[in-house]
Amino acid sequence: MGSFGNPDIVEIDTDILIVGGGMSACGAAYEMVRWAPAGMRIRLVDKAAMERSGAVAMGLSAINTYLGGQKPEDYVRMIDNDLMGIVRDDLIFDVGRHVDNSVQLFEEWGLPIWKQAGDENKSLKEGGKPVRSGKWQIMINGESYKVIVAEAAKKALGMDNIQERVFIVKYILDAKEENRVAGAVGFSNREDKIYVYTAKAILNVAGGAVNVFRPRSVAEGMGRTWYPVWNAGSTYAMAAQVGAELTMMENRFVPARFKDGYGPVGAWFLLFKAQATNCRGEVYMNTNKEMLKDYPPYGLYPVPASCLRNHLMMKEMREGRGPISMRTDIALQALAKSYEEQHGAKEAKKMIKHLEAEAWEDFLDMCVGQAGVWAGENIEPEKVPSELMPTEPYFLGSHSGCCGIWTAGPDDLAPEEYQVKYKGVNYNRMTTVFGLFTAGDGVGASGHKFSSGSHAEGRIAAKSMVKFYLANKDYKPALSKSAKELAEEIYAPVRNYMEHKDYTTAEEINPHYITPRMLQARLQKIMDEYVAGVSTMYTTNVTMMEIAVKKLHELKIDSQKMMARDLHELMRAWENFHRIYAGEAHLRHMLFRKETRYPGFYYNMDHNYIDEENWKCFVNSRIDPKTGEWVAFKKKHIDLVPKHGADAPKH
Ligand code: SFD
Ligand code: AMP
Repeated sequence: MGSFGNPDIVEIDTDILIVGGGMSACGAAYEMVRWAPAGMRIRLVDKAAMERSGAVAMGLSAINTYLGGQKPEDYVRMIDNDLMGIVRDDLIFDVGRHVDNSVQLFEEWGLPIWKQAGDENKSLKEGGKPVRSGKWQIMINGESYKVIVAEAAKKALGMDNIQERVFIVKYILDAKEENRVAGAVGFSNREDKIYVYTAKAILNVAGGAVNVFRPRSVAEGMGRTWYPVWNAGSTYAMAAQVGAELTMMENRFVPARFKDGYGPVGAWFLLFKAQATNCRGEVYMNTNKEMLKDYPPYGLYPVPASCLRNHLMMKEMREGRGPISMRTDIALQALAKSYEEQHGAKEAKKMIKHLEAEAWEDFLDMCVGQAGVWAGENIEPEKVPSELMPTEPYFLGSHSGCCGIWTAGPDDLAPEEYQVKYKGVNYNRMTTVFGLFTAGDGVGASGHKFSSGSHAEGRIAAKSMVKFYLANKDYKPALSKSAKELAEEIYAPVRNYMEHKDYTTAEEINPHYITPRMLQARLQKIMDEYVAGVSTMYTTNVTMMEIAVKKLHELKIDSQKMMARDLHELMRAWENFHRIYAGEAHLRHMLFRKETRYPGFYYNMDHNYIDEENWKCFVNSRIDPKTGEWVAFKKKHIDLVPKHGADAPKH
C-alpha cells in the first residue's frame, strides 16, 4: 500500500472550474475558450478519462436532438407533453435554438452522420439531409462519439488545464460572502493526493444518478444498468449540500429497455417501426389505448408521454400477460418483404444483409452488452422477438426525465420568476448559489436534451460564466474550511479502515466499519422496497415513504462508518454519500407532491391521480447549509409557449 493514507494536499487556484468531463463539460470547454479574455484560467476535472467518461462512454447510435429546420416552439411542446406539463419553456427553447450547431460541429470533427440517398457527401451544414429515426432524432455511426467530442474539448482547453481521474467530493462556500461558491475539493483515484481548488465560478456537470435503486441485474451482472454506473448523483448532492435549490427531484426515468442487456428501444420503435406485444401477441399501445384518456391533456397528444407508454405496458405485466416482447422479427421481416417488392430478389438480398447489420450495429455502437446477450442467447433478431423490461429508476435531467437543479434562464426568454440575479444581473444557467452553474443532467425541468443538447447547454453555460467572471473579476475566493480539515474529512473512510482493520480476521466484517458495497446494498434495498422500485412494481404510498425517511436517516448515520481499503474503494464510498443525498432528495420531493404526476414511472397509491389544479407547479427543495434542514416548496409554473390549445399538433 506504500504511503497510502497520508495524502499530499495540492492547492490549485483557477478562475473557472469545470467539474465533469461528459457531454456538457466538453461543450463548455470548447465554448469557454472562444469567449475567455486573455489570461482567464480554466481547469477541467473528471473522475475518469474523458475519451470514455460519462453516459456516452460506449458511444451512441443516434443523436436524439437535431431540429434541422423545425421550430424550437414545437420542440418545447413535445417535451412539455412528454414530461406531463411541468417544464421550463425558456430553458428548452434556449437549447432548441442552439443545439443544431453542436451537431454540425460533431460532424466537422469526424462523427459519421447517416445521410439520405443522394446527400451522402453533403455535410449537415451544407444542407445534407440526415436519416431521421424520429421527428427529432438522427442516426449516426457513433461508437467513437465521445472520443471525438472529448478530443475537440481537449484541443480547445489544452491538457495542462485538464485533470483526469480526480473525483470531486464537495463544493465549498465562501467564508466571507453569503451563498457564494468559492471552491471544490476532491482526490485522485490513482495517487495519494487531495486537491483543493479555489475558483471564481464553477460548472457542476457530473451527470445523473445510477444505482441509487436496486438494479434488476444481480451478482456479477451488477455493473450492468442502462444509464452509466459511474455517475452517482454527484451533481445533485454536491449542489444541494451548498444550498442550491433543486427542482422536480420527484421525477425519475424508468426506460423500457431490452431485458438484461438494457439495450435502448428508440431505434427499434422509430427507425425499424417495430411494435411491442404481450404474451398473446397483442399490441398493448392499441389494446390499452383508452387508458390514455385518464390523463388529459397529456395522454391525448399525438405521441403519448414516455411514462404513459410504460403505464400501458405495466398493466400487461401486472395482470400476468408478460413477457413484453419487441417484435424485431416482424419488423425486420416486413422491411425485407418491402425491399423484395420494390427492388427484386437479388438487390433485396444485399439490402436485407445491410438491414441486419444495422440492427446489430445499433447495439454495437451504444450498448455492446446487449449485442452480447443476443450472441450469448443465440438470438437472431430477424427471426425471434426479444424481451423488454422497465428498468430500475434513474435520476437525470437530460434524457426523458427532468429532475435537477433550479437555474436561471436566458435574459431574453426568462420571466422574472425564472431569473437568478447576482448583483442585479441575471446569469443564464446559474444555480441559486452564486457562481455555481450547471448544464445537461444538472439542469432540472428541461429534459430531452440528450447528448447533443447537453453539449449545447454546456456551451450556453460557458458563455454565461465568462460574463459572470468578467463582471466579478475582483472577487477573491476564501474557503470556509482549511485544506487540512477537508483532507481529513475526505480520507475518513481510509482512517476507519486503518484504525479497525485488525479487530477481526474477516476483513469485510467488523463492528466498527461497513464496506461501501454493503452500504450501497442497504441504500438500494430501502429505495427499492419503500420508494417505488422494481420490487413493488413502482408503487409506494405515504406510509412507506415515511418509513424510508427514517431508514435513510439511520443509513446516513451509519455511512460515517464506511471504510476504504484503497483509492478505488474511497471513490466508491464517496459515490455512496452522493447517492444517498440524491435518493433522499427524490424521496422528499415524492412525499411533498400529493399526486401521481408520472404514472408508469411511479405510483403514489395514496394519490393515484393527476391534480392539475393544485399540482401543476414545480416542486423545489433546499437544504440550509448551516443547519442541514431540508425544506420542500411549490414554485409557480409559467407556460411561455401555448400548449394544448389551437397551436397544438394534430393527431
Ligand atoms: O439510445 C465526475 N443518451 C442519448 N443521447 C442521445 O443523443 N442519443 C441517444 O441515443 C441516447 N441514448 C443513450 C444515452 C445515454 C446512455 C448511457 C445510453 C443511451 C446507453 C443520453 C446522453 O448520453 C446524455 O444525455 C448526456 O451524456 C448527458 O450529458 P452530461 O454532461 O450531463 O453527463 P455525462 O455525459 O454523463 O458526463 C458526466 C461527467 O461527469 C464525470 N463525473 N467528475 C468529477 N467528480 C465527480 N464526482 C464526478 N461524477 C461524475 C463523469 O466521469 C463524466 O465525465 S438512448 O438511450 O436514447
Ligand atoms: P430510447 O431509445 O428509448 O432512449 O429513445 C430514444 C428516442 O426515441 C427518445 O427521443 C425517445 O423519446 C424516442 N422514443 C422511444 N420510443 C418511442 C416511441 N415508442 N414513440 C415515440 N418516441 C419514442
